Amino acid sequence: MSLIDHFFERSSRRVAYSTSRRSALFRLGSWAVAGVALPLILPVDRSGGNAHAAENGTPGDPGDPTSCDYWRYCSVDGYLCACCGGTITSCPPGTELSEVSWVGTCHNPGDGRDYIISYNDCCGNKPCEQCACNRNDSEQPGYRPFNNNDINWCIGASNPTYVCTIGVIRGVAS
Ligand code: ABN
Repeated sequence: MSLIDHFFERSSRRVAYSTSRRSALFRLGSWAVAGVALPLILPVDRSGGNAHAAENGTPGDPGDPTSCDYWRYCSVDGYLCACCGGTITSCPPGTELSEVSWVGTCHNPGDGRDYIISYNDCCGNKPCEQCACNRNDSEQPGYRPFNNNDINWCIGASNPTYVCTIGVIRGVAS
């Protein structure tokens, strides 16, 4: 058989093989298997965008500042100023910020880091009595008062009546 004959025979066989019904079925089957298997192997987002549906806030600062579950309140014992006409970082109008604060270390689930939070009481005419919150993460006994949340820090204010508590991020805990 000449070289040319040999070449044409091999080319014809290759074409016949790759266009046969069996080969077409094999290829179709491969694609079907790959189509089913690929989503199982690849890291596919199946959340449908609902991963944070139960949370508000931002992805880096998740949660509701009017809820005791909010991460920055991990060492609050009192009423939340965010429910009392103030915000998480500001006293309600007509109240006075305590001069002294206590600190806690809270874990932010939004970025996985621990933060130093300072808490201040707001002082005025009457307790707010909204959003009572008692969490004691990283709280220390009363002989370490600046890590203890059971003290009325309004004692030094012009009006010693406790109204509510705010929490301010001071830095990342190392
Ligand atoms: N620092 C919060 C607080 C205020 C009054 C009484 C107990 C605790």
